[in-house]
Amino acid sequence: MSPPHIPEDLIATLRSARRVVASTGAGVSAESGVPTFRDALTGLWAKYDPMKLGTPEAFEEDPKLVWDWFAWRRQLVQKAAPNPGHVALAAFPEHFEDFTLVTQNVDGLHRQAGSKNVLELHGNLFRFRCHDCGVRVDAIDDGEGAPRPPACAVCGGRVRPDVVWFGEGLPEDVLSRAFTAAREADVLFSIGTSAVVYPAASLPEIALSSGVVVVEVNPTPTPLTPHATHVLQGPSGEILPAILAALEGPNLT
Ligand code: BJW
Ligand code: ZN
Repeated sequence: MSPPHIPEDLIATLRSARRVVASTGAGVSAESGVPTFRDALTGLWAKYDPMKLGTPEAFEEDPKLVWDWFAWRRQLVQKAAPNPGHVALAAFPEHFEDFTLVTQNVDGLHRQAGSKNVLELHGNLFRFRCHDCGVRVDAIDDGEGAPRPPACAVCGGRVRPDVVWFGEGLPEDVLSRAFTAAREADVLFSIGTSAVVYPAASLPEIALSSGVVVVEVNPTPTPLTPHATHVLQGPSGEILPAILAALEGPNLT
C-alpha cells in the first residue's frame, strides 16, 4: 500500500513553522487496540455506554460498577503498546522550536512512546484520588478480595481514578497552558478526536480565530472538518509517520 499523500503546501508550512501544537483524542490510540468512546463495546461491557459511566453521578450511584469499568480499561491499556502514530508524534519536537502535545487521553501511551511534558487535559487512568476529600492516593490494592472501590486512608471515602468526568473542571494550569499554546501556535493538529467535548474542542476554535493553520487528522468527518485549513482523512497511525517522513526527507521546494 502506498503511503498517504501529504500536500506540498502543508509540508512547506510545517518546514517554516516555529510553534506547533498537537491535540489528540481517543482515535490516536485506536490502532493500539484501545476502544474510542463512540465505539460499541464488546463482551462484558457491551451493554454499557462509556459516556454514561464517565460521570460523578454514575460513580455515586454505583461506585463498584464504575470502579470495575476503569479497572477493566486499566488492564486493557496495560496490555497495549504505542502505535506508529504515538511514535511519530514523539519525534515531532525535533523539527520545531516549540512543540506542545495536548491530549484528552488518559491512557499514558504518548508518554510511553517517548513524548515529554504531555498536557493531559482529562487526567490519567493510573493515578487515583479520593472522591470525597480530594486527597491524592499513590497506591491502591487492586488484588482479588480488596474492596472496590478502595477506601480512602484519610476520610474513609471512595477512591476513584484521577480523571475528569462530565460536569467536572479540568486541571486549570494544564488547560491554561493548552489555551496559550493554541493561541500562539503557527500550526495546530487536531488528531483522532470527535471534537465535541469541551473545553478540549475549543483548542482548534481558539487557534482558527487567532489565524493559526489547523490540520485535522481523522478517518471520519467531525464538526471541525469544514473549518480546518487542511483535512488529512485517514488513520493517524499512517498519516503521522507520513508527515514525519516528509519533514525528515529532502527539501524539494
Ligand atoms: C481515529 C482513528 C484512527 C478512530 N486514527 N482517528 C461548551 C458547550 C457545550 C457543552 C459544554 C461546554 N463546556 C462544557 C460543556 C459540558 C461538557 C461537554 O463538553 N459536553 C458536550 C459533550 C456536549 N464538558 C464537561 O463537562 C467538561 N467539564 C467542564 O467543562 O467543566 C466546567 C463546566 C461544567 C459543566 C458545564 C459547563 C462547564 C469535562 C469533560 C470531561 C470529558 N471526560 C471524558 C471521560 C474521561 C475519563 C475516561 O476516560 O473515562 O473524556 S468523556 C470522553 O470524551 C473522554 C474523552 O477524552 C472525551 C473526548 O473523546 P474523544 O477523544 O474525542 O473520543 P471519541 O470517541 O469521541 O472520538 C474518537 C475519534 O477518533 C473519532 O472522531 C474517530 O473518527 C477517530 N478515530 N479511529 C485517527 N485510527
Ligand atoms: Zn478521603
